[in-house]
Amino acid sequence: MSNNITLSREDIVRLCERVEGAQTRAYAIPKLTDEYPDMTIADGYAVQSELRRRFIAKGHKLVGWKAGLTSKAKMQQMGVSVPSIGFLTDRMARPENSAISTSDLVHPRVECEVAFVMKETLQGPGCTAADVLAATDYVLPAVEIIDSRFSGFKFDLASVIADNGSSARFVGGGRARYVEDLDLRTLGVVMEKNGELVGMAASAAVLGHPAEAVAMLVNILADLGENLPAGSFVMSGGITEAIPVKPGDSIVARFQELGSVSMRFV
Ligand code: 0L1
Ligand code: MG
Repeated sequence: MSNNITLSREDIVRLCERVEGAQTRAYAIPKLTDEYPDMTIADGYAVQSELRRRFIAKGHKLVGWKAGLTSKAKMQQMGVSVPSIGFLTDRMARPENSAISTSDLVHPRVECEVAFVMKETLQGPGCTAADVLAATDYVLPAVEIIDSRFSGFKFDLASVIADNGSSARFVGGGRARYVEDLDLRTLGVVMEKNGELVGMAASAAVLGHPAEAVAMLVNILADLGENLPAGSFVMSGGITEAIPVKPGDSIVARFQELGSVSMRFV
């Protein structure tokens, strides 16, 4: 990683408790850099790793990872310049077509993403998109429900990484396909909210090819001393802009070649 951990162990634990409280009780907090303006990206990952350790100790199961902030549109929308990663647990998964509660979320937004399911373990550094495609079992369409816990969705990269990349919920569905049967750069994606078109893009919006985002994720995991195990579910990053949702909204994400994923919010 390009920078070092500067926070003490006590500060990492304190910030982790702050983020954990905001996530589990669904309230907004100021971005962490208001108190620690010199916080680095490595500090953000140190807080995120502590959060992962605590969730796993409480019985949550790690099911995979997500790449975030992987499109230029998304980086501009959020005012950051490099992508990030976050972990996914079984508690975040929601079934396709289900009613998703918003009472336990702060300010949810939805994104269309291509999800990868891995058949082989990947280890960085030096992981490439070709390595990712060779290690992929299949891909499927997915919607990520992100929920920044920071007031007004205002944050910087170190804070958002500490908040596990705004991970909250995810829904996989549609039609699973083998990567060799698709051109993953050119998949068209349309997002509808309450029957109206609210987003439209092609999968190349994600670092030119979604597998590039997964390779980046594997290389960041290597910096954290981790690999991407076989069987992992990996969200490769928002293709469309993140769209806010509230109770009563219904969402349909339509993916060329991969079918659609639907859910409603209550
Ligand atoms: O999945 C994402 O791209 C979200 C990354 C964090 C930024 C946000 O909350 O919008
Ligand atoms: Mg996302």
